[in-house]
Amino acid sequence: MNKKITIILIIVVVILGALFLFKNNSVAPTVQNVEETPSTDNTAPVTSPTATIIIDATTKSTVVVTYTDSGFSPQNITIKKGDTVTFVNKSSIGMWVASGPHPTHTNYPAFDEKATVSNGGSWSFTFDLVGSWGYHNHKNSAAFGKVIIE
Ligand SMILES: [Cu+2]
Repeated sequence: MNKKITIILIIVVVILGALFLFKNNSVAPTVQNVEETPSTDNTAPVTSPTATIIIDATTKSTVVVTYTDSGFSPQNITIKKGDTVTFVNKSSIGMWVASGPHPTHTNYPAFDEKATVSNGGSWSFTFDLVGSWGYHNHKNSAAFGKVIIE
């Protein structure tokens, strides 16, 4: 009888020990906070978000954004690097799509139509920089939207 209880106790201890070890092994590594000292060099050039170069075999797609007198629709879109957005003007005014900030468009200089198209016109741009790119109609900067490139 005592032998039986001893064996059961040993089994329970072994199981508890195994569970304890398993639990400890599965704990995720702790993330260490690295303190960064801010750069005191004010002459350093402002860098735009770095582009991640990924060779992507998936098919590139084109998304259509319509510009009406109510603004851009859909206002915010998320696409993949290499995808194209076609902006179609269905408004009563001119459309000149450009990245922020107005009027210099320096956030993503290539993302700038540099011309105006009237109703019925369109402009297509292929995004090759990963990031979140706010844009506006340069002819009516109150109309804006955002293209997020993953
Ligand atoms: Cu502008």
